[in-house]
Amino acid sequence: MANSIESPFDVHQPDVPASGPDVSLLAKRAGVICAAVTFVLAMILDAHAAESLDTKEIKNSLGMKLVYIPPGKFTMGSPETEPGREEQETPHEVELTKGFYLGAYEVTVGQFKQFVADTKFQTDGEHDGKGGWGVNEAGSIEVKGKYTWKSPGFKQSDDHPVVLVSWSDAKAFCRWLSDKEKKEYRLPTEAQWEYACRAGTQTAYTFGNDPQPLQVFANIGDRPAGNPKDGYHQAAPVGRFKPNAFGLYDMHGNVWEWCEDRYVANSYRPEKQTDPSGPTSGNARVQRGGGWSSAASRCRSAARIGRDLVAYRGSYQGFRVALVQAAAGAPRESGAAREKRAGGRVAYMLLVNGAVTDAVVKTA
Ligand SMILES: [Ca+2]
Repeated sequence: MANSIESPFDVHQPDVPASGPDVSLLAKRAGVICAAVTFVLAMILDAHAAESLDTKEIKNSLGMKLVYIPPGKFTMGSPETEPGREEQETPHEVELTKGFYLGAYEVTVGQFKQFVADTKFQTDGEHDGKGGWGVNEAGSIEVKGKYTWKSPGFKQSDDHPVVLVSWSDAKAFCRWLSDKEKKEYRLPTEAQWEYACRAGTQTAYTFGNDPQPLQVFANIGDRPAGNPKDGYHQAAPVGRFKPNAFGLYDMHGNVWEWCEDRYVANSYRPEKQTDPSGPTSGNARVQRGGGWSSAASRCRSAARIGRDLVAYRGSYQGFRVALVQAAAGAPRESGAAREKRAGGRVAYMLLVNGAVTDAVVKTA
């Protein structure tokens, strides 16, 4: 099972289920959290002085909670001493000059249902009939047409993260929400995602370097089968585990999360970057955070993977949204106009989803 889970469309490498004994490290964890909270509070205070943003948390029209992530600097990637790291995680300084809001939780089935009810949207997996990677009755992961966001092969409530959505499906959701609220929703850039996950830490995980507390912070791959250490064999409802210092849930594990950026292996450079947005060409898009079938090392803050933006649909993969702050007085660009300017992905969406997407993407 392990080697077939994610390999066919995976431009990087498949997941390997996690293993290892349970160890309680409550004291160590508490120390790390206290330090992180102190650091983050200081960053937030600084950010407020600079940006005069006075809201740390908002609820949007879907009832989705988003938390404010202040601007700041961090080291993206991982040190060579980090266990489980990959060579592509070349550490480099990154400065994010603008604050943004990020979903406290992964986008849920209930929220995606509202999108579909409003637009009759069909996901790529529904449209081409090929579905994606779901879970069969024996608990193994296989690719079949019957596995879609409505039927991943395991029971899901409205509070579960929506899964089996391609990058283009996630972008369509963002466009719909942007047009609905007259605001700019998008996927976080890879740098924004890692910065938000770290929440002021530079350790392998947001709670430290030891992967054992993952069962408190995350729903990850389980071994042996039938005895999940975190209580979930597959996706868990969002928000069932402890949040990080920014108040973000499930950044490690549960489902891989799409980022805005294209993915090219070994594309990191050691020089400092400001507001990076990734490579300018390539079909794969970045996924971060690991999922319910992932080994702990794949759930590290710096771990990254690339998957095809349309063809890859997995029941261990979803997304969360970012809300970008528009400059005061600036006219808002529609999602469709922005996509056209960025390279004509709207036409591509129309090709993939026909008239259905046409109803979603209103040309400016
Ligand atoms: Ca699990």
